[in-house]
Amino acid sequence: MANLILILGDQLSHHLSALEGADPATDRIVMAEVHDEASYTNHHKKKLVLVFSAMRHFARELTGKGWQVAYYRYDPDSPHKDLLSVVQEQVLSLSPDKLVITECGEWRLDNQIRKWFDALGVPVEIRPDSRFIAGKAVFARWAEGRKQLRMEFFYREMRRKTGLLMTPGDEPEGGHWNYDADNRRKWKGQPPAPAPFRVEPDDITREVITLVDGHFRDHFGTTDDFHFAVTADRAREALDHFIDFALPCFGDYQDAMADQEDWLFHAILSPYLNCGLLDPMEVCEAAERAWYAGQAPLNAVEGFIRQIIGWREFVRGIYWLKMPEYASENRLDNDRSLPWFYWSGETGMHCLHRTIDSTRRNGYAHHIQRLMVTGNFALLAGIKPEDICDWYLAVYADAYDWVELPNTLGMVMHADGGYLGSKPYAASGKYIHRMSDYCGQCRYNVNHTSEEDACPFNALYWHFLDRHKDDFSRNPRMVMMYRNWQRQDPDHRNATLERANWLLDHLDEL
Ligand code: FAD
Ligand code: DLZ
Ligand code: SF4
Repeated sequence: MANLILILGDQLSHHLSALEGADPATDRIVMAEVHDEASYTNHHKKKLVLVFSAMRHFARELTGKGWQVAYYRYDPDSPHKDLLSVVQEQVLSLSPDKLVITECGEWRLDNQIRKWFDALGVPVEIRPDSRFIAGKAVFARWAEGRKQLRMEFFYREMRRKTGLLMTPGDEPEGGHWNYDADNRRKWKGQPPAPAPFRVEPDDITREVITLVDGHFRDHFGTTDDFHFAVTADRAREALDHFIDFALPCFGDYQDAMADQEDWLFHAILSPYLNCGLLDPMEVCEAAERAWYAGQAPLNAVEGFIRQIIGWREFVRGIYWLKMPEYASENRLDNDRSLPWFYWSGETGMHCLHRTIDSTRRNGYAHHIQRLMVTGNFALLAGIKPEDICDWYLAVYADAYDWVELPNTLGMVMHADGGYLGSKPYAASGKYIHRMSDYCGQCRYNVNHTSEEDACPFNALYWHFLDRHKDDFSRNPRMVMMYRNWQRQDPDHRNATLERANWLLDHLDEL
């Protein structure tokens, strides 16, 4: 009796369900760096380094624990371009009773794997991914029969299920479920933001950097200054670093943006959570301990835990509930192509330039930059969901379809009709000005709307409202915005729309 166990590049956890009950004496693990997984999108170079290096370190740990591991390193001349071809070779050499795998995170690959039985001639056992708090069936049951799916209500269920920040009487600690209203401060340089956690590349990582620079030259971003953790031990140190130095201010400055600070008080843990080096519950429990020990305030700890057991689980639930049709939703009928500056960073709009520049350098931008700068602009400009989703999937070290797609297509583009928010997150330059210091460095004037030097976000914001009045003017949360628009002098409104039309015709020149 022998089983073959396939572990994917985002399943680097020793307690993976595929390993449960396995026997190191007889079973064999297979892991493979293959062309098709490395190339289904234009992955950021730092993501490729992270995934390949973490895979190699994980395989070494498994071997150290006595497992037999068949590991395939990336080779551009390899006949094995995809995972099926690797698994076929292993099935021929081992003649296993079955292939065991933990369900895959993305619909694209999951759909392929579910058809492997015919090609392999051995059964394929697909086990649930126990690293998530709400299984797919649990989410589907929660969603069934509900008119509206709201993250807040799902989140409360997850709080009850996990017991995180709950009193012994099953009430939320502090008396409220959500402290978001306390989390909207602008950051003016004080308190100083901590330096991000850094790991210097070891021999394995340096070898992978050379490989990525050699074979993935055309991919977005740079490998320069790669400092992510590539093992679970180091990722846990990154978690400790966040808890000690950033969590206390995480809540207050969660929505802030700063010209000279790429990371602010964010966790920078999503690349590790998403490839399996960190477990969501261990991360939340560490934050919860910090609150009980008086090391971090409740608005910070609740806000952080909500992102993980609330938003992260919720977007995964929506993804699996709605795929594959979800990926082609375009309820606002957008048809404009993504401007080239999303790839080059070359634009006079300073907020966009800085966000894209840190994305290129780091494979990272924090949530408000993704939502209110690059995302907001794409929404206001009516970019095709497909184009902007491809961009987000490519440019971040934490990007995987199951989490990127609902955030982009749903939360940012409102292309699904509103599962991720009851109204679009459309905002003018005023919002960016209020939450950042970008506008002071910009060639556009945030206080102007229709003039030649006016901030493009302003006219585009009114144009967005005007062109979608049939979609949103009756939305109770947007009535006020429409009232403000209607109240403006008709000549001013015309000048605004004229400016917006000019901007839409010249996006690549902004
Ligand atoms: P923090 O701000 O410190 O938050 C802590 C943790 O909460 C994160 O590590 C993450 O695991 C989780 N989290 C927070 N917000 C979300 C969210 N909206 N959805 C899911 N998890 C969340 N996150 C990804 O992990 N991968 C993606 O591909 C991705 N694409 C995004 C695309 C867009 C357009 C937007 C608006 C958001 C996207 N996010 C994505 C969510 C969020 O921006 C990132 O999780 C976050 O910026 C990661 O940085 P951090 O670890 O410093 O997060
Ligand atoms: C993201 C990624 C990359 C870049 N390369 C590989 C790879 O070569 N081999 C592999 O097993 N997994 C890789 N991954 C992660 C997979 O693409 C991931 O498992 C799917 O996206 C499903 O979530
Ligand atoms: Fe961005 Fe407008 Fe401010 Fe310039 S003025 S930084 S384009 S919000």
